[in-house]
Amino acid sequence: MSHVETYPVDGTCVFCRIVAGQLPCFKLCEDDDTIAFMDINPVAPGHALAVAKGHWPTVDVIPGDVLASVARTAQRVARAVGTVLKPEGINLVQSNGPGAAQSVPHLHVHILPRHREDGVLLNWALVAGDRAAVEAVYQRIKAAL
Ligand code: DGP
Repeated sequence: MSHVETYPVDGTCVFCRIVAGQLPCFKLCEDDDTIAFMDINPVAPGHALAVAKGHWPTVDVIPGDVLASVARTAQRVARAVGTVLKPEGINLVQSNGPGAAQSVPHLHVHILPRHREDGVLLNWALVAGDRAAVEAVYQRIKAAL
C-alpha cells in the first residue's frame, strides 16, 4: 500500500529533504514507501540505509506496512551489498531514540557489511543472564503485548 500522498513530512529533517530531492544522495533504489541510499558517514565500505519516505521517527509510531516495506528494501540492498562486496557478514541495525544513539529521527535501517576483526562497536559478549531477572522483565513485556 502506498502512503505517498499522505505520509508525514518534516521540512527540517535531512532524510525528508533527501526524499523530496532537496538534498543529494547516492540513491540505490526506491519504491512507493521507501528509498535506499549510501550513508554519508560510512562505518564500513558499502554502508547503506533503507529509509521510510514518510517522517516517522521511530519503530513504535511507523505504520506496520511501511515498516515491512523498509524491511524488504533493506533485504534487497543487503543482497546487493553481499553480492558485490562479499563481506563475512551483514548487520541490519535500526536505532530508536538518543539512548540507542539515533542521530536522525526518521526511521531507517542501516545495512552494515561486517568482518570479524573490523572493530565496529556493535556486538556484545554472550554472558549468561540471570534467569529470574529475564523472567521478571519477560512477564512485564508480555503483559503489554
Ligand atoms: P542513526 O545514528 O542510526 O540515526 O543513523 C543516521 C545515519 O544517517 C548516520 O550513519 C549518518 C547518516 N546521515 C546523516 N545525514 C546524512 C545525509 O545528509 N546524507 C546521507 N546519505 N546520510 C546521512
